[in-house]
Parts: sequence; C-alpha cells; structure tokens
Amino acid sequence: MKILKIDHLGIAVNSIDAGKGFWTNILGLKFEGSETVAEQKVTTAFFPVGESEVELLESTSPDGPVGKFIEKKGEGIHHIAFRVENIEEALKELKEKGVQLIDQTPRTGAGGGKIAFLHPKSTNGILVELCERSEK
Ligand code: CMX
Repeated sequence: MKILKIDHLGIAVNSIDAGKGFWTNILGLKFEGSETVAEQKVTTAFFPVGESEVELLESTSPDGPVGKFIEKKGEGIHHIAFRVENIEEALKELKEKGVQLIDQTPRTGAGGGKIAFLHPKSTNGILVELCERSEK
C-alpha cells in the first residue's frame, strides 16, 4: 500500500460554531464550510493546513460515533486520516497483516471520497481512517 500524506486530523467538538473561533480567529486558518454526513451522524467542518486539513466533528446524535466518543472522553483528537493511492488494495493488505478493519469495504465520506476505518485496538489506541480522493 502507498500512503501519500496525512489527509486530515479529526477533532471531536461539542459545537462547530462555538469551537471554530480558535482555528480561524486565533490560528488564522480558513473555514472551508461544513457538511453533514447523515450515515455517520456527524457534521464536519474543514480547515486546510498546507497539504492537510483539520476536520472538526460535531455529533448530530448522542448515539453516533462522535457523540459516544465525547461522552466517554470529552472533546479532543478523534482520528487521524491517511490519504492512500488505492484504498481497496490497502484494506486487503492490512487485513492480510491481521489488522482489525471497521469497514471491510470503503464507504463514501465527507467531500465524496472513499473512506474506511481501522479499529483502535489494532493501532495503538488511535482511530485510523484511510481515504482515497482524486482531488488535491
Ligand atoms: N479513538 C480511540 N479509541 C476509541 C475511539 C476513538 N475515536 N472511539 C472509541 N474508542 C475506543 C473505546 O474507548 C473503547 O476502548 P475500551 O475498550 O478500552 O473502553 C474501544 O475503542 C471500543 O469501543 P466500543 O465502545 O466497543 O465501540 P464504540 O461503539 O465506541 O465504537 C469505534 C468505536 C471506533 C468502532 C466506532 O466509533 C467507529 O466505528 N468509528 C468509525 C466511524 C467514525 O468514527 N465516524 C465519525 C467520523 C466520520 C468522518 O470523519 O467522516
């Protein structure tokens, strides 16, 4: 498998509106708009940083993955996403190497790219996302 770059860092927040001031007003990052991914019960907001992005994640429901994460651990880093050249190939290779996959096949994530998650139990406690997108 080929990892191209860190695509984004996902940060769980109670509220994007309340939380985005630090990233924009204080750090000077550009807010690129938000998008709700209904299937994931989450609203996401992206802030480009060089070749990567910060993604704020606000839960739309307490029983979604981000809602449960915040209830247990509070706000903070939720996942790290690596851009890969070929996500199907990467998942096949990781499965063969014994990594526990959350998604056996890719699904559609924010921005329309293909995404898949690896279980934190296989990755030193960090939720890892793989993503494949055609654009920069
Ligand atoms: N990072 C690290 N560890 C995490 C975690 C996270 N984000 N979320 C849960 N865990 C831990 C739990 O604390 C728990 O640890 P312990 O067993 O030590 O207590 C363990 O993982 C398993 O937790 P669980 O209660 O059995 O399972 P959950 O129902 O909490 O589900 C997970 C955990 C990772 C499988 C689930 O959140 C998931 O499938 N995530 C992938 C999808 C997702 O996160 N979507 C939101 C982002 C969408 C986007 O960016 O577009």
